[in-house]
Amino acid sequence: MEEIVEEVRKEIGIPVYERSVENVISALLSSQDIWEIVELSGEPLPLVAKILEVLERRGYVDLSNGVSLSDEGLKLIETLGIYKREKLFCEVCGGRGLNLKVYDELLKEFSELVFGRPEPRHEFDQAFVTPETVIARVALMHARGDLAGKEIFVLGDDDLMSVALMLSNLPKRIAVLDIDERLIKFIEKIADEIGFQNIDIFVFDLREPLPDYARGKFDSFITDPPETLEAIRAFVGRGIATLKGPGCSGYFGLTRVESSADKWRGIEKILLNEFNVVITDIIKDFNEYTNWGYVESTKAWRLIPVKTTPKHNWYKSSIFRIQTLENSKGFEDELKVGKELYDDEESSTT
Ligand code: N4P
Repeated sequence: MEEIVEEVRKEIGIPVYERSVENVISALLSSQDIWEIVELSGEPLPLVAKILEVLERRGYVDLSNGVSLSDEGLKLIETLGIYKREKLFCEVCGGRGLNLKVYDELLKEFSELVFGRPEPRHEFDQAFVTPETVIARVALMHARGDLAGKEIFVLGDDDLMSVALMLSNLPKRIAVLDIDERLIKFIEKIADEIGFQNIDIFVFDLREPLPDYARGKFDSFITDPPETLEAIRAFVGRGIATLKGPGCSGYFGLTRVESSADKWRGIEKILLNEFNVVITDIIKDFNEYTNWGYVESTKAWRLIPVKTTPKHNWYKSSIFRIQTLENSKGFEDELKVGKELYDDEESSTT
């Protein structure tokens, strides 16, 4: 085991531990499908690919027909005492811990309204979540007291959260921005159609500081950033800058596919030490993403050892809820980054 970890460590710049290798092996004992193995392992995709490569090189893994263990591999897991990863999430709430039955009507309306929405665009790392996820987010925000009568800011909206928020009729006011004009036009059209007045919709690049009229005016924000530290500042940090003061909240998604436990700690440090906010909730696999059309031109595709397109929604993220305190402060500087906003060592789907 130590030798395997050493070999992986030499060939990749992502933190790797014995447990990382164990996680990948446990996952492949549960599934032969490469995308599900990434999902179940909870390790960054480039690391999963590297671990599988090293295991194959050493004769433990067979990649000729999906992903499976060789006889050598089966002996190895016996010596090491590695067991398969169980899939035990609740089938009623999908592991979200919310009763969504009361939102059946909203879900139906939303799904119909967003028919014909713009396709995900690679250059902006777009990949929208399922309609069920959108409605679950509305339910979560409402359950935490963050929607009814509140002013909500949506930073980046390929998920069309603003549409569900309008339909819910709960917020007092909504503001929504996106870098992509197609989305802004689409949201404007729907706002017109349903006659929702209290919404500001505008094109904006979050590398720029927010204008005055957006700062310090909102009760809650929601965003779903790319997962570089710079993007956390650009999306979550600017989200916090839109809030009125203590007791406000923010929501965003964070994966393990593109962020190791070590990066999570880096992000949590930014939240606690730079922004001075508290993390009140983390719900695993809350956000489920619809497979995007550009998978075959991503780093993930180049790296995975078995080239099959995903057959199920394998890409999930945890939802974070943060809350502001007396001395919380967001991010207000200009960010001088280009494509590095989207990419780091651990990312792979951009
Ligand atoms: C998703 C961005 N749905 C944008 C909003 N990426 C997920 C990051 C989660 N924090 C999707 C990656 C697909 N290329």
